[in-house]
Amino acid sequence: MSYKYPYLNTDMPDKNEVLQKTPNKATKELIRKISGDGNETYLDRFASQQPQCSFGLNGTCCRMCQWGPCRITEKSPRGICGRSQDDIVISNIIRSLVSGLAAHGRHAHEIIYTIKGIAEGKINLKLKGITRIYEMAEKLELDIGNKTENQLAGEIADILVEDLGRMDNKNIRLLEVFAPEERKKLWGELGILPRSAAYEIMEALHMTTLGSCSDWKAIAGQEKRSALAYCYSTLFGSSLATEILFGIPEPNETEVNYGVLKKDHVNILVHGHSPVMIEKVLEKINLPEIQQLARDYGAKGIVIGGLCCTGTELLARYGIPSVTNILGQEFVIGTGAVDCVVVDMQCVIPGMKILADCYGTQVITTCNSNRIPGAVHLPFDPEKPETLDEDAYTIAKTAVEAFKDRDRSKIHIPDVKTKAYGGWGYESIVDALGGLDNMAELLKQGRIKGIATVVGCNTPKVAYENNHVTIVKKLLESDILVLTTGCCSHALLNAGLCNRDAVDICGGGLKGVISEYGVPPVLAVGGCVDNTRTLRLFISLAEKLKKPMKDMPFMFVGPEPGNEKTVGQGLSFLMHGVSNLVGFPAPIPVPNPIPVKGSADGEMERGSNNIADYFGGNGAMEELGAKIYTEPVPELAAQTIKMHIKRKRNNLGWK
Ligand code: BF8
Repeated sequence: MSYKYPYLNTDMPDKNEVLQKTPNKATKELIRKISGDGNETYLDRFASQQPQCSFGLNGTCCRMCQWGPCRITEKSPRGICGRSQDDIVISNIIRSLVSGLAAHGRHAHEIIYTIKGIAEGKINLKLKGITRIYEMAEKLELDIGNKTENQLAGEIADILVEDLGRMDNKNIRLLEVFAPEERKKLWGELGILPRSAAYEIMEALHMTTLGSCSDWKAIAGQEKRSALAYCYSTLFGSSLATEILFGIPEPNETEVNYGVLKKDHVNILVHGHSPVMIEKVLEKINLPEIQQLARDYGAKGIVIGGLCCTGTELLARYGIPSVTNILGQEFVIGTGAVDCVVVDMQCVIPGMKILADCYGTQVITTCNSNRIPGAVHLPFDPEKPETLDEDAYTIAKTAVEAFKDRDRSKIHIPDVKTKAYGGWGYESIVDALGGLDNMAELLKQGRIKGIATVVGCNTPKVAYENNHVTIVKKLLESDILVLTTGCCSHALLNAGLCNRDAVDICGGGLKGVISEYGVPPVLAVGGCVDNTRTLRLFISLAEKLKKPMKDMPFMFVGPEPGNEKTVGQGLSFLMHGVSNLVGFPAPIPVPNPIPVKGSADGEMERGSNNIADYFGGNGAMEELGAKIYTEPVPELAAQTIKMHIKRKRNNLGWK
């Protein structure tokens, strides 16, 4: 039985429904195994949280001072201070957005300071993204002269640091050099050009604290400004800096899914978002002495598997097999085959460590922001890198040593492996599809009807991975090319959709494109910050076709929203005129329908509120040329996306 929430106009799934609908056979096996072992996962904790608080779900609980919490009801339509529902709802959303901005900002900080450390000769790593260094140097109009690549990278890093923390009234440099002219003009007219990540976080929190701004439209303005800071300072900043650091990804073939783990090998998972320490750890794991150590303990070798965005980063650059995403991190521990998980930052849930203790798995944390009680802690700090090599060696050795001590009585590795063709980036997509002119022509002719970027987290509020996979299959049938990042990409990789063999489920137009150009129908372009690559592609195609972004047959799709970081992902695209479809209602009172007052349970009528009307109605559409659709039923969501793309094509006069 699922959990009924009539006022949200949707239900949430229980464990049985997840077991029935989740698409990966390996997931079903592991959910049953973990329950059979007497251990709990997020599914059990989600059940024990039911019913979830309606005020929290609707965003109508205000906890922004210590007079509250205040809840908006018919009897009390304002908080104690006089705050309105609209003010509270938009303030809650902007606070989520800037938490996500802070997370990506911290990620960007680590990567950018690593570049600075290398440029200054303090960090023993070599910059691999030479092409990106010269491209950025040119775009940022640096004096290249006889400077070395490291010197140029250091100068670029200084600009990226300014974009993270500038306090004076100047624009984010990456926005100036990468955003479309038409949008820069619009954002300027709307007065929402951002200064930096840090300034916009400060201003968002300032505006929403007790006795500050009570004009929801002004807070919505700051929301848009913060979304632009999120996009250009922290998404572009992190993604481009990572390419400078570790190189631009190249497409590669590999195998993914839970079945990549091996019973007779040391199994090490790498988890998080910022793969600097792990780069060094991989170097140490490949040392003959560490490989020999594994054999000395009776292992036949060492398997590395990727989780979350560190997983997708390593898949993209080295073809290291990815295993699963944020809500699969407990399932993979439940295989009983994982010797060690090395984590850096973000999306590492405490439940993973609780289960790791049940199965004797060692956890090693490598970032001071992500401490976990009971884990071995060997942090990387780019400003104090002296012990990096030594710590990486200790991590590699500790991970291998875990093999000899671990309880091996509860191992079950589902025999499910999937072929995948990942590692796509902006340049490789354009090259593989014959260049921008050719891509534009494929779109115009309708061989590719549109492009959807289907991305983001998982949520317990929809059946795990079902929305991701069902929506994408329907889009492929309708000749819509799909790009993917983050946790969604794990679902699609494991479902075999990032693989040329998936050609059979595509419509005739897309089938022809795949056969002719040899690309898979779903292109995995990396971690969440690598939505930068997709946005660059959308911008370039619109420019090539001399059309504003808002007119293009593009869509952002976030079927299973979860982390606060996800708020800014959708808004980044919305700001560029690309409409969103999200798979579960945001914490905004659902405008349509609402329960009829005094009627029997289940009777509904149409409702309305300013925030929902702004994002999902005409407000954002009139201002930005895009809006947010919400649809938790995946078949209906796919229908909405197809209709949106069809409408865009009709307006362009394209068949
Ligand atoms: O940045 S998709 S749960 S892993 S936040 Fe986290 Fe969401 Fe996964 Fe990567 Ni993105």
